[in-house]
Amino acid sequence: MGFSYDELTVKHPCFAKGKKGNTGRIHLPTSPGCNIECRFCDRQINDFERRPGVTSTIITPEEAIDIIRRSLEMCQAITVVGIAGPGDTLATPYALETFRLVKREFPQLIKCMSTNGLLLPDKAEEIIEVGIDSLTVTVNGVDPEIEAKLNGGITYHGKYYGGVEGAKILIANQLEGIRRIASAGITIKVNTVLVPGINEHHIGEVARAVREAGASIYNIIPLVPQHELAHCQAPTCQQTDSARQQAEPYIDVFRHCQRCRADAIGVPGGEDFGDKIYLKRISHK
Ligand code: CLF
Ligand code: SF4
Repeated sequence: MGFSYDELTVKHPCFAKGKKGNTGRIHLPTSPGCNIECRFCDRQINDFERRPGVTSTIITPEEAIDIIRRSLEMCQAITVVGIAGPGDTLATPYALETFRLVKREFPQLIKCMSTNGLLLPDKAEEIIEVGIDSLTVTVNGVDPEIEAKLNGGITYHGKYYGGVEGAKILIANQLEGIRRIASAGITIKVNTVLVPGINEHHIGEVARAVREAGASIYNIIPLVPQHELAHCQAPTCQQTDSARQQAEPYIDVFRHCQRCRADAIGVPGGEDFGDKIYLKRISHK
């Protein structure tokens, strides 16, 4: 059995309740593809943007092992190996393959996976068997009409479903996936991208639904306005606070999200060693 929620609140920087933690994470950018169409998503390969969906490179599961070894030498605070893209971790097999290697080579590290949840019911058994310790599912709405404003469509079992039809499948799979994984004793965090004018008054409902399904902690990520939602406003601090207040009656709230790149390394909010590790790798090519 992996780590309990109580242990993760101390050992995992993104499950810290209350004050900011001082532990670190290595992000391994192994997962380029995606199976849904978030309207705010702009995946990029570059060295300068600091936000989710951006990485300086894509690595293979085998390359990940050497990167972890070098990262641990540079930053002793690291307790977590996370995979958060730049696409979805279940749309391609590489994240789970990487975690199998991590489990063998670095059994002391917490294995953290982030997903949009579309394939969670399909992959639940494999996730449990691989021994993921903490799972993040991004749930931006539990009302299909609202979700369809945030996500253009999904490709599921080889077929495309647009708009509300796709949103219904996505939401059902996210909640079913959370139930299955939580009932196996794996701790779950839910992320919601907060988009003023679309889901800002819907946060309480999302928090209640994911708590009922078995999630332990909730994180609100303020929108970075881009792609099809470039015309939207980024939430103000007040809007973000009010969203957290909507969630708090239902679930613990995480307040220290740094909107990390998919190749970030170090303590979130501190020095990013990803620059050294991943750029060095490129310059050696
Ligand atoms: Fe990475 Fe995400 Fe795991 Fe953390 S990040 S996969 S849960 S180890 Fe953390 Fe970064 Fe916020 Fe993510 S601060 S963007 S919540
Ligand atoms: Fe982009 Fe992630 Fe949404 Fe896929 S799930 S479209 S990678 S934000």
